[in-house]
Order: sequence, then structure tokens, then C-alpha cells
Amino acid sequence: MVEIDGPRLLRSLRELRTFGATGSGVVRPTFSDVDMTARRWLVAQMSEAGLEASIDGIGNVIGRSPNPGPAVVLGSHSDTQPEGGWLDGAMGVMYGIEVARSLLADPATAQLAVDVAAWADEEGTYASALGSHSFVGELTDASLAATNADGESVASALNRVGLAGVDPICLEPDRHVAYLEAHIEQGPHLEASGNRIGVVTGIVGISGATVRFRGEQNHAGTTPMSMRKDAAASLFEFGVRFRSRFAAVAGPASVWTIGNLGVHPGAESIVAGEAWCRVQYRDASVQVMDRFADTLTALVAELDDEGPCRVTVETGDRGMVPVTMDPAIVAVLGSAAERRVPGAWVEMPSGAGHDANTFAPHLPTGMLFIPSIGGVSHDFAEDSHDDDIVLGCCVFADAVEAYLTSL
Ligand code: HGY
Ligand code: MN
Ligand code: MN
Repeated sequence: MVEIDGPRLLRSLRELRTFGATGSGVVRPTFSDVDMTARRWLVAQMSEAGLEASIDGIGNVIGRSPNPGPAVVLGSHSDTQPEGGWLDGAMGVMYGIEVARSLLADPATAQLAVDVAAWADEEGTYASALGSHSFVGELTDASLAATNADGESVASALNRVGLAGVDPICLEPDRHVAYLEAHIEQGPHLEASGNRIGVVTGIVGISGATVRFRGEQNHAGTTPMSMRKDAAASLFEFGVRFRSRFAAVAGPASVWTIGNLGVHPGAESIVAGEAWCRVQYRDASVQVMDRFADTLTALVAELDDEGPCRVTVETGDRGMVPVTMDPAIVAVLGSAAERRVPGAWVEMPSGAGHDANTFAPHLPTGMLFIPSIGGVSHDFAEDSHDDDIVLGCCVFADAVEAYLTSL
């Protein structure tokens, strides 16, 4: 079993939390000042752990082992949601550093190659899983043109933070043999079942779209109801039909959400001339995701035909495809969990998307979960118990060692 330094892991997680600390949570959006400060801090942490570390041209922090391959890549993201928790992404990054450091420090394992990464923009402030897509060679012009809520493009942001012209660091097929990511579950199942470790078997796909409603702005008092082209009313009608139509084609674990919306000009005495909403849907099955996409397109066309407002849909962000974890990595994670906490672990799907979605089509990929208190995430209240955080890192380290020595 690998000896990791639990207190050191917890200290470093608590220090990372300070970059963007907001109440009990963290606000550290991609390419913000606190995000870049955190990335520079991570370079120092990775260097101290014995890795050759740098921030690459898309903002990924990459720590490369001094050892020749075969190497595993351990990582997660260091950016957060607009109201994020202190562990979402951050925990997987610090696990990677702690595992790399602990293996290098032990003569019995010092020859094992563990590269570590803190990916840029998994949360999609600009484009979801931007950094991991760059690492696997899937960066597109559309990625660089993607904008944040303020309309700043990735290309402009890279220029602003001083990364324009810096080369991206990419996957090395003759070095990298697997990708492993540790993460909080972000859901209720481990805590509810009393399990301390989750071994992920598959990860849902995620797709999103913007639906726009265009009517006629007018006076809320003098415009008769029969003459209105009320974009807000059209949005609400869409919302009602969206819920029922998606429910009719959903799978047993499907989810669908309208998490953001707006009306213009947004005054109570004005009939809204414009409205929009962001739709997101997830499922582990490509067929169900395709059914959702077709249902959305048909609903938009139906409302546009009915009038009185025009209704259009824009898909945009490439989202995430549903992926299956590598059976050999599932097995090595399960064995490591069984040794540490016999019977207190479970194989499970992931309802959250991760950078592991990006890697699975390119490398054998696996994920480990620890319980989230109350199942809460993407909220300042996100938290996990210290002993679960430390245990998760012990299991993760054992699995990494076992996988590398089995090659
Ligand atoms: O939304 C997700 O599943 C991920 O946390 N970005
Ligand atoms: Mn997240
Ligand atoms: Mn995450």
C-alpha cells in the first residue's frame, strides 16, 4: 500500500481553496485573476512534488514526471462554476500531486511515471472541457472563438493572461497509457448507501442549447392581450412543454434542466420583445441523447409555427459524449478499495460530466469518487469529510501503483 501524507493533502486543498474563497465556497472562473494565481501556485506545488511543471498555451497546468514512460496522467480541473465548491475538480488535482509526490519519494516506486494536470475550463465558462480537449488534440477554431458571459473569447482571454503564443502541451501516445481522475461524487448515493468509495463505470453525456424567442416590445398597459407578441410568454410556454415532452422520451436516469434564462428589456411595464433560455440534458445513452435533440428541435419548430413569436435554437458548445470506463481500471480501483475498506465501496455511474469524458475515446480511463455531504455540489455548501478525502487518496494511490506495476 502507498503511504500518502494525509495532513499535507488536506493542507494543500485548504490553501487552494483560498484562491477565490467566497463564504464556504469558491468562485474561480477560468482565466480570472484568482484562476491564474491558483494555476501559478499549482506550478509551484507540482515542482515541489518533483515534477517538471508549467502552464501551457490553453491554460492547463501540466506536471511531467522525470521518469520515462509508460506514464499515467492524473488530473482534474482547477476552475469552478460561478458558485462553486472547494472540492469540485480541485480535489482530483491535489490527489494527482500527492500521489505523484508519494510514489517519487518511495524508492520502491520512485521509477513509476505519473504526470499530473489541472485542466482549464472544465466547467465551461468559455467552452466545456476546453483544456482536456486541447491536450488530446481536439482544440478547434470554435473553441478559441467561444466566449464567456461577458463576451470575451478564449483567444482574447489567453492574450489578456499572457498565454498567447505559448505552445499547448499534448498527449504523447508513446508515453501516456491511461488517464485516471478522482472526484467528489456530487450526488447523494455514496452517503445514502454508507459506501466510502465509488468506482465509476460510465459517465453521462451532456448537451446544451440556447432557445431564443423574438416578439414585439410594447406597452404592458395599452397593448391588448390579443395583439401581443410577448417573448416572455412564449418562453414560459416552451418551458411547460419542454418538461412534458422530455419526460415522454427520457430514460430512467435522464435529467433535463433550464438553468439560465433572460427577458429583454426586463421591465414590468414592458411586454418583452426578446427572451432566451439555456437548455441542458444528460443521459448515459447516445440513443436517448439523440431522442432529446430531436424532441427539442421539433418543439422549437412547433412553437415557431404556432406563433406569435419567432422561436429558434442554437446548439453551440460541443458538450460531452457518454463514455464507458476501462474495465481494467475499474477492476484495479475496485481491488484497491476492497483492500482499504472491504465491502464499503460500490461501482456506479457518474451523473456529472468530467474531463474523463474527453479522455475515454483516447486512453484507458477510470474515475474514483468519494462521498459528498448531503449530496450537494455546484453550491458553496459543497463539502466532504476529511477522513473520506484522505481515504480516497490512499485508494487512488494504491490503484495507480498497481496499474503501473501491472504493465
Ligand atoms: O456539470 C457537470 O457535470 C460538471 O461538473 N461540469
Ligand atoms: Mn463541476
Ligand atoms: Mn468537476
